[in-house]
Amino acid sequence: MGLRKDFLWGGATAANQCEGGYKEGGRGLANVDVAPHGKDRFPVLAGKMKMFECDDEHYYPAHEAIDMYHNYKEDIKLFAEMGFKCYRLSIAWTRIFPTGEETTPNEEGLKFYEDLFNECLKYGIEPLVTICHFDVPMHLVEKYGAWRDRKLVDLYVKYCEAIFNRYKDKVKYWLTFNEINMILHLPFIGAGLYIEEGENEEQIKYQAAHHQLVASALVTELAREINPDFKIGCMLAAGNTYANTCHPEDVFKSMEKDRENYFFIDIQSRGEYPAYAIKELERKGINIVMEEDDKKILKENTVDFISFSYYSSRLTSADPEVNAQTEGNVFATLRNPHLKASEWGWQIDPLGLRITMNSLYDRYQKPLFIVENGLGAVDTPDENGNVYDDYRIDYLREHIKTMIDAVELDGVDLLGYTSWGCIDLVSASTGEMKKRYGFIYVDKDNDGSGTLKRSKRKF
Ligand code: BGP
Repeated sequence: MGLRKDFLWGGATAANQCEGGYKEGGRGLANVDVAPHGKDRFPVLAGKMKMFECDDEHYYPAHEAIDMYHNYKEDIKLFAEMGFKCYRLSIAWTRIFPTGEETTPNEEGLKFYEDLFNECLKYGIEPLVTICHFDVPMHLVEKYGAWRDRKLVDLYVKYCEAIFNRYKDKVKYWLTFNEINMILHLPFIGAGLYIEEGENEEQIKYQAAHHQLVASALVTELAREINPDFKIGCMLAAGNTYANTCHPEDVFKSMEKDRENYFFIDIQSRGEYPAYAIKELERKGINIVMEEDDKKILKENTVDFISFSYYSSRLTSADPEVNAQTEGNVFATLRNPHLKASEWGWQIDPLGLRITMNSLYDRYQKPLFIVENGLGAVDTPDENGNVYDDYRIDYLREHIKTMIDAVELDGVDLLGYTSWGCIDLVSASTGEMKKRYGFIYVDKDNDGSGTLKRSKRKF
């Protein structure tokens, strides 16, 4: 009983939100670099506002982020002091292939991550690598329209081949795409998609999703050839959708909402387009162009484990007028009167984690991995610079309790838990620094000011 002996406790980050050094080491420009802070961020992330290069009027938080590029040794040392067994990070595609189209990888980029992995391994920390955490080379966005073009499949496979070969003795756990369902909600950040006026957005998103799903399956196959010990996971932005009332129509709607997200994992884990999706795509007139072998590729290369982020449950109604309140949220949700919400309106539901874990385990019967969970909150250091974040500690404690219940009382097989933003970093949705998640505080503000000094929060 209890958690696995080799349970992977740790923290998670993503390159674009912590590394900085956006022009260093031969790195190329990526979609994440042109996402500004401020009111234009959301339309850019949603693929509704075209920003293909940086201008002088905006501040772009990914450029420096928390400068982990130069500080990773100090940061990993702090992780080790906390007893981390695992560190989830992502590789920036444009450090390895600056435009995405080079024939050989950029040695400086490869070397950077090699050193970083060595640093982890020195402390017995297992790296868990997200291959693509919201980044696409800008060159590929401009030339091909990013993932809408099948060409991206080959380029992604080439990128994976380079990193699998180079790190085959250092990294065992890989995630092919972070929050693969994000493509439906924020297509520019999820897949580099900018939607031109008059284009059929749904058609483009599902075609691009198909390309990512095929790419994910192809590299799963490749990974097993390169090192049969590799473990490959998919990654879902999870959180079950509750029905607003017990009216069967509300219940049906909540099932449909969950299926929008399960769609991706159904394919990555079960290997085929689910029946409900085939029907729904047909009804919407969406025609996914497939190559002859695609179905076979998807079927034969399913993932080893299911990873997911969990911040909150969601709530929906069958009544469009009731649901209208939810417009503008990344994951549309009604206010649940039984839950409190964070300062950013994310509803806090620890039992929802156990519910989500059970749903995923019942559905896929594969080991799970919680690779993101945490509370984004404003912290105010006291006069000595110390942060006492009992609210965050409570959040984590309550979620970890229900996580253990899911394992001990429900029998869910769980590989590990990495809390999101273990060191303060740039918020993906808002571009802010003040939406903090960390165990380690970083002195940096929304406008980019600050010393970048790291300090420990309350333990
Ligand atoms: C997930 C992303 C992360 C992370 C997290 C918290 O969607 O995978 O990159 O940022 O959410 O969200 P935010 O940074 O918007 O608070």
